[in-house]
Amino acid sequence: MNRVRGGLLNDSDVLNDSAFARDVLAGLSATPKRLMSRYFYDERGDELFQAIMASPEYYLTDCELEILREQGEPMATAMATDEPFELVELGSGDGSKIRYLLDALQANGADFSYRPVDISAAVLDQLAGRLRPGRPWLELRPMAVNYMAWLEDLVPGEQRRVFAFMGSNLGNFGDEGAVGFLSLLRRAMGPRDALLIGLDLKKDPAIIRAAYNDAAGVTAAFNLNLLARINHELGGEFDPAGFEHAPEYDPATGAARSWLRSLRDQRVPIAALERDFTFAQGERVFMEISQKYDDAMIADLSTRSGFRVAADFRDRRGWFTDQLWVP
Ligand code: AVI
Repeated sequence: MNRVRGGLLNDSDVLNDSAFARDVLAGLSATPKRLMSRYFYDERGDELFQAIMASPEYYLTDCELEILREQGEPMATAMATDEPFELVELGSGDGSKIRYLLDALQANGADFSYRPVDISAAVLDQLAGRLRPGRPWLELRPMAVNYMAWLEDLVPGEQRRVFAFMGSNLGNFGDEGAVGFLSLLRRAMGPRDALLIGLDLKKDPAIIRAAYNDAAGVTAAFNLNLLARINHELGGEFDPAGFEHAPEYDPATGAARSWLRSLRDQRVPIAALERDFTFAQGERVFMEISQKYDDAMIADLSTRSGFRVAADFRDRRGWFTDQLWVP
C-alpha cells in the first residue's frame, strides 16, 4: 500500500498509481461531495463489517442464513441439472453462509465444484479452513482476484456455471451500476448458466433505519473509518470527530443512503492529492447506497439486464430473497 507519510512515493506518483487516490480526488471535488463505499473494506473496515453483521439490528445476514439453512434442499434442486457445473461465488468472503448450500447440493447428488472469488487471499484461506474439514468431497477452487476485473474478460465456459452473488451486495451499486454489473455478468453466461442472487426487500422503514444506524455505533465507525483510511494511505488530515454518521431511508424508492455530515466549518489537507478540501458546517458527504427492492423493481431489474426470475426463496418474515435468475 502507498504510505505517503512513509515517504515511499511522492504525491504525484500516488495519484498516478492509485485508483483510490483518483476516486477520492474526483469524489471530494464533486457537488455534493462523495466517497465510494467500495473503499470501506481495508483491514479495519473488514473487522467493522463483521461486527455489523453480528449486530442485533443488521437482519440481512440472519435472514439469508435462514434461507440457506432451511431451504437449501429446494434451492439445490432448482440450481442443479443433470450436467456437472461450477458454482462461482463472487465476493465470497469467508464462506460462512454458502456451506449450507454446498451440503444440500452434495446431499442431492449434484456433480459440482465450488469456486469462491474474492479480492482477499487471507479471507479465502479462512474460507478453506472453514469449509474443508468434514467435506472431503468438496472440490474447492478459490481465486483471489477483483471479481469486477475478472468478469470483464470472462466468456461463457464449456462447463455449466452457476454464479452466486449473495448478501444484497447488488444494492451497493445504485440502479445504473446494478444494471451495468448484471449485464456484464449476463454477457459472460452461456444459455444453461444461472445466477443465484440475494436481495434485501422493502419492509417497515424503522427496521431498515435501525440496521444502518445501530445503537452501538458500529455502522457509524464503519463509515468514519474511510476518513481514517484516507489519512493513513493518502496523507489526509481528517479529524473523524469532526463528522457524524447521517443515514436516511426513503421508503418510496427503497434507497437507504449513508452520509457523513460535517460538524463544523473545516479545511482538510490531503497530501497525496496536493489539495485542501473545505467542508461547511452541516455539509454532507455521500458514502453509500444500500438499495431495498420490491417485486416490481426486481422484475424491472432482471428484465433490463437480460434475465428471467426462475425461483424465489424468502425467509419466514419475507424480509430477504435469494432468487435463481436464468438468461
Ligand atoms: C455489503 N453490503 C451489502 C452492506 C449493506 O447492507 O449495504 C454494507 C453495509 N453498509 C452498512 N452496513 C452494511
